[in-house]
Formats: sequence, structure tokens, C-alpha cells
Amino acid sequence: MKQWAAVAALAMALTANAQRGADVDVKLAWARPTVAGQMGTGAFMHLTSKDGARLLSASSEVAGVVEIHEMAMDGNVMRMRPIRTLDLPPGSTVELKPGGHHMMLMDLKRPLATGEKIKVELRLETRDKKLVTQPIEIEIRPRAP
Ligand SMILES: [Cu+2]
Repeated sequence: MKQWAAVAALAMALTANAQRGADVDVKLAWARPTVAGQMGTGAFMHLTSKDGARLLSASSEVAGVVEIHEMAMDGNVMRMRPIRTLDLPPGSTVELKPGGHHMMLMDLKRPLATGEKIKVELRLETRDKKLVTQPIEIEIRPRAP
């Protein structure tokens, strides 16, 4: 009887652990509003993974394609280019910000208006190589919060 209780408790603990996912804390997520016909906009946020994780990709209902971009010098011109994964070292905050790494919402399906919140899903790999998804909300606003 006692053993069963212990097994049940362990199973519950494991389930809770799996549901916690990558445990990435997302703060200050925002993206600039767009005008009709504009195909893309940058999205910015602070990401902190307690145990460490990698951001593999993202998707959103408002965009056909979401990419993670870095800024890099091309000759003497600063350009953005997609990267495959973004490392989130344990315990440190990674900033996606204008002029640095950012998320790019592309192939927008409609204009994004100031004040609305859009849903984005992050696909992450945990430190122990589990694939998890984490829904987040991004506020549309002209400037950083
Ligand atoms: Cu970009």
C-alpha cells in the first residue's frame, strides 16, 4: 500500500515536471505595429531559462513564417540574417532587441495594431533534449515597454 502511494507520488511528480516544459521565463515581449501591405516586423523580448534551453523555432497565427535573426556585418553594412537556433544559457537573460538578435514575423497575414496581443508559440529543446512548445503573448506597441 505504502509502495503504491510512493509510485503514484513519483508519477505525479514526473507529470508535473513534463508539463513545466523548458521553464523559460518570457518578459517584456513586444513587436511594432504594421501598416497594410507591410510584410514583416521584428519582435523583441527577454528570455530566461532556469535550466538552460535552446530556442529552435517559433510560429504564430498572424505570420506565415517566423525566424530568429541576428545582425551581422556584411562588408561595412549591417544586415540581418536567420540563425538556426538560439542558445539560452542557464540562469542568464537573453535579450531580443532592436539592433541585436530578434524574432522576425514574416509573411504577415494582416496588419498588427497598437494595443493588441498576438499569440506566438516557441519550440524549445530542454537541457535534457526534450522538445517542448511554449505559448507566449506579444504586445503590439510602438516602443519597448
Ligand atoms: Cu530580422
